[in-house]
Amino acid sequence: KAAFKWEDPFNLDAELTEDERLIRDTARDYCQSKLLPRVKEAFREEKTDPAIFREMGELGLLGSMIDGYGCAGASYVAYGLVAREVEGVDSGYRSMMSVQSSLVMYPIYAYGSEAQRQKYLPKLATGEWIGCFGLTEPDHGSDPGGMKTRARQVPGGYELTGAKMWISNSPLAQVFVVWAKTEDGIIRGFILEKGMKGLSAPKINGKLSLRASITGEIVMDSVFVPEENMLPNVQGLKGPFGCLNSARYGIAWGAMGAAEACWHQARQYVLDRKQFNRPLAANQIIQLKLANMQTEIALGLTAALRVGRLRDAGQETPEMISLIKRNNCGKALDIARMARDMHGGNGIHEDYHVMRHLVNLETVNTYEGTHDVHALILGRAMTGIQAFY
Ligand code: TGC
Ligand code: FAD
Repeated sequence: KAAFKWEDPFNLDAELTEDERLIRDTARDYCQSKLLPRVKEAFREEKTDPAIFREMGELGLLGSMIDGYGCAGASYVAYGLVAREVEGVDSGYRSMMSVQSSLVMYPIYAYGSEAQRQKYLPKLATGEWIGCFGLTEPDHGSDPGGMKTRARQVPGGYELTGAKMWISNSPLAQVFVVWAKTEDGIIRGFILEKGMKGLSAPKINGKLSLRASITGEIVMDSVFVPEENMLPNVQGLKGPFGCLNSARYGIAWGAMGAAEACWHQARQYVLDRKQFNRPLAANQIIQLKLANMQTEIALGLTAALRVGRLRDAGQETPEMISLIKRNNCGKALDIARMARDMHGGNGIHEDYHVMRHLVNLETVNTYEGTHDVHALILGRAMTGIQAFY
């Protein structure tokens, strides 16, 4: 008779290949031994350690789903498993990894020329170079199609002018994948490099969420970008959205990693903590909360695995990804809040981690398409009616 494993109710482990388990275990060892010990200080002091990119690169965790160019060529399921482990420590660390992998390496691989792939991917894979992705602008977040950044054709290339806002990794980046409209109003992708004249990436200070992951602006004041730095193989919004499909998929796994960390932490806490002469875990209300957490996480991971298998087979759709990104982020946020509550006063202290996960997940629920924007994507697919405007 099969045994019920409380921490893996549907025996998801049995659905993974040997390679996927190996990659997950490598990521887990690294996250628990190298990331967890530094996360409290990083979050408190708002410090992003660039060495983390090189450490991840050494383990093959950057652009792991890309084949060749120094990348691991692993499955999308393996990529999701890594995101889950990394976000189990901190959503900010997962953000650093997923921007590099899905939003910088993926577009260069999928839309770039062979010369661009050869030039950028190996150094991004090792973490020697750090990348960022500029789509959002101060006045255009959920509606990136309204972007104001312009690429004006000049002899030998383009001149980019505009500003991008809320850009993960930008103050540390050597490589900037930026989306801009050409004079005919078509969205194109460009690879900018640190040091180009007129390019700057000031840090955004004062974030109360995702403090271990640096966020900045990208300011472009007539930046000359040579012709060979334009991504030749895509145009229109489907360029950036193609990258977002990969990143949103990873976030669906990652958010469940943060939720699991909160659930495990809460379970242990209510077993250890006594009130009224018995463990908190002996109360029905507490067990109900644990059961709700377990249920949502088991369902969320099962859905992420299903979409991952479909993506590996080339059969996923953006709507499936919207469904799991929205569901898993929203549920993770609820679970983190519940875990914080179950810790009582201790729940607000950094030593217990749950409050950090909670405030991080506010960002995760917002970026890469807000919870409500993904509802509208699903609503449009169900009804055929566009409800954005
Ligand atoms: P819409 O008319 O829906 O589409 C325009 C064109 O794009 C195509 N398309 C997609 N292609 C591939 N994958 C997808 N998911 C796609 N979604 C749309 C579509 O087929 C169409 O192509 P064509 O050839 O017919 O022109 O465009 P819309 O302007 O009405 O879009 C509405 C909406 C809400 C769906 C969209 O704008 C949206 O998703 N907004 C959310 C914005 C967003 O997610 N921003 C993310 C910024 S990056 C980020 O947050 C990184 S944080 C990372 C981290 O730190 O981890
Ligand atoms: P808005 O679009 O102004 O939305 C505000 C509210 O209005 C939300 O609740 C939204 O759901 C709602 N809303 C909007 N439109 C509608 C509608 N039609 N109907 C109903 N409700 C609506 N972007 C990048 O390009 N690259 C990055 O690396 C990146 N990293 C980020 C890191 C952090 C820490 C954060 C906070 C953001 C990051 N973003 C990045 C930006 C992120 O993608 C946007 O914040 C997000 O897409 C939402 O856009 P907005 O902030 O402009 O909110």
